[in-house]
Amino acid sequence: MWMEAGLPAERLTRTVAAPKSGIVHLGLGAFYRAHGAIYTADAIAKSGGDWGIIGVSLQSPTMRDALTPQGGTYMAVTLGPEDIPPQHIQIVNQVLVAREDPQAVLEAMTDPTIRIVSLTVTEKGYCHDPSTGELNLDHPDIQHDISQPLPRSAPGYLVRALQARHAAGIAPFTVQSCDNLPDNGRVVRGVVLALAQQIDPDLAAWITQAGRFPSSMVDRIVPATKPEDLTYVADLTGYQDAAPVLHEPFRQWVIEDDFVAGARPDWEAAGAQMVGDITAYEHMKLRMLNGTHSALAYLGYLTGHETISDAMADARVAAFVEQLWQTEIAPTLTPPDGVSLCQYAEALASRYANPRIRHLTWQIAMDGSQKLPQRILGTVQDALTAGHPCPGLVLAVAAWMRYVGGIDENGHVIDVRDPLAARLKTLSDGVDTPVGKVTALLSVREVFSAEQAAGLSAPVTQAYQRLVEIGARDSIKEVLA
Ligand code: CS2
Repeated sequence: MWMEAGLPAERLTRTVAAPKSGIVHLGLGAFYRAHGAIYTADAIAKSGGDWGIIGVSLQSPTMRDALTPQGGTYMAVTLGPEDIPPQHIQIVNQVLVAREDPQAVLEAMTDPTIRIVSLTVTEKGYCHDPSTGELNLDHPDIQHDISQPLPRSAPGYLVRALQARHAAGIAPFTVQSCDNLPDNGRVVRGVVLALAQQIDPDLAAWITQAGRFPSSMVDRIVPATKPEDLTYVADLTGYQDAAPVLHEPFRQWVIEDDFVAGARPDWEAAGAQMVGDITAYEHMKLRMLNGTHSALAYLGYLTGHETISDAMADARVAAFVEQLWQTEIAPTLTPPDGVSLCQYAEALASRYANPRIRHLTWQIAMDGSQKLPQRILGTVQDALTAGHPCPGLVLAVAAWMRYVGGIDENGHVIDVRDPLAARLKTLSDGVDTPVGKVTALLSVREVFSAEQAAGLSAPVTQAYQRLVEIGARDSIKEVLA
């Protein structure tokens, strides 16, 4: 994945001493390195504090192998209309690979100097049922983690490390989810408590009383780093960096201010918003941004658009997204105080159109079974309950069903990445008619509640039928007409 050969210039190295660690972060992907890590670096630069980061990759050694020779540092490059100098981010002190050395990860998380464990492990990393938000006790990794002291799952690491802290008389760390889940603090608290209950009810009682799980709304568009980006960054900076991040100028972080002993970096100094209740922000972002991102991913992919900015350059698709914001999504929301949903949508349209950000529709299409409930299905349910039709979002659900069927409109195989991919394909292949396929896919209870399935059956079947008959491009036109 990382292209090292042929690059000019010297390897990037650390130029300032590593700050003392205060955070362990699970899931050290491009998003966190371009968002939470930069907020934290900026907060320390302004207000100080021992908040260096120990990054953990749960599975793959790729990030550790790329960052370790660079002392954990990397370049962050802003891609926008203006040229902003790249930033050398030096906040990550060490990268651990959980699968290789679970004990080292537990030891790091048990160290009393670590006061926050944050997570970007993606939706599926919580091992929960996306439609209910509850821990899936049948998940193989959870089954493993209930009986084994060295865990495999993110909830397993949190519970076993909290167990070790409890046994040693050390206060719990704050658990801070930074994933795109509604009320992500409540979700992570729920899975941690459910797992702890299986392992030791006294531990669960201690976590209930002493643990803190602030929710947060995170936002920055950060496509996965591509091989060609490495050459671009080497030319731009004069340094060979095996793991740069390339991101849009915009960033937002709204955090519920509820930390164990109030211990956290001064993120406000870096522009984060500390609030009492983030629900309105979270709903707005998940439905307006991530909902249309997913709609654009499936419909854009089927209409042959490789990236979000390509799709937005197609006037028909842009008008479709505008209609989703104005007539289908915004009416289901109560905006946060002082925020105009109209202006929020305008800003999103220009962020999506940013031609320097090459965010693949295929990348966003990943893990749809884990994303659809909070991004699209809740909106559809609210709209239908209020008696408002939402043909655009219904078409997006049908497009997801076409996508997970695994064959595009030109008969080519789609590389579908989803934890339920095999099951979804078998369900789709098991019947020939649109009504049969839609009925089969609506029966997946991890995604659709029984109530949602009943409400969606007729409209999604109709939309699916049109996708088969006239294709995605003309189906979009029909919804616009
Ligand atoms: C995207 C998000 O990949 C996806 O599913 O919708 O990563 C999106 O770019 C971020 O949430 C923006 O804050």
